[in-house]
Amino acid sequence: MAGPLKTTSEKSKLNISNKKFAIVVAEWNEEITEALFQGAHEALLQLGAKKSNLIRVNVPGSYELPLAAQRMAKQKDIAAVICLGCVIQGETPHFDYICNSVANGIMRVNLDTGKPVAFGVLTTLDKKQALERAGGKYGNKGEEAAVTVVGMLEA
Ligand code: RBF
Repeated sequence: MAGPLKTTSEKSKLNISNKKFAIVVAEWNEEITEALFQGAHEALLQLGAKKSNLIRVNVPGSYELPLAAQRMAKQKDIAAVICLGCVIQGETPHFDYICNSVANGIMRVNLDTGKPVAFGVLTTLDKKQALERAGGKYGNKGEEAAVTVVGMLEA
């Protein structure tokens, strides 16, 4: 299946034991975003991060992820940020506005701060598709987001 080239089971060349990571988690669709958080947290530990260096920040919804990510990425001691959210399509165009804003906002934080900021945001048609990507048959996109930022620290 397509995904980041490295997995948590592959040894990373980089020692990340002294690197600090921020994990920003949206509370909307909490059941899904908690599973994404568990995936990201576990992956960082497996890649060699110290638990005390993993800083969790909660925000109300995915729309708030870019601002919280920016605040964290601006802190000198933070090496990378992982944004986790889940936007499920409703009956109004809100879905498109939220998804576009979040994707653009997170990219902006990447480029403005020069630090890796992962887009671990599910944008799905329904809850079933979200569950499949939060520890279900398509893996855990939180875990992939964590592997991705570590990959970018090495790139
Ligand atoms: N936030 C999410 O993270 N996922 C969603 O599926 C989601 N759906 C929303 C649908 C509507 C109609 C509105 C108004 C907000 C929704 N939000 C969702 C919350 C959004 O990310 C943000 O927290 C609020 O718009 C306040 O800025």
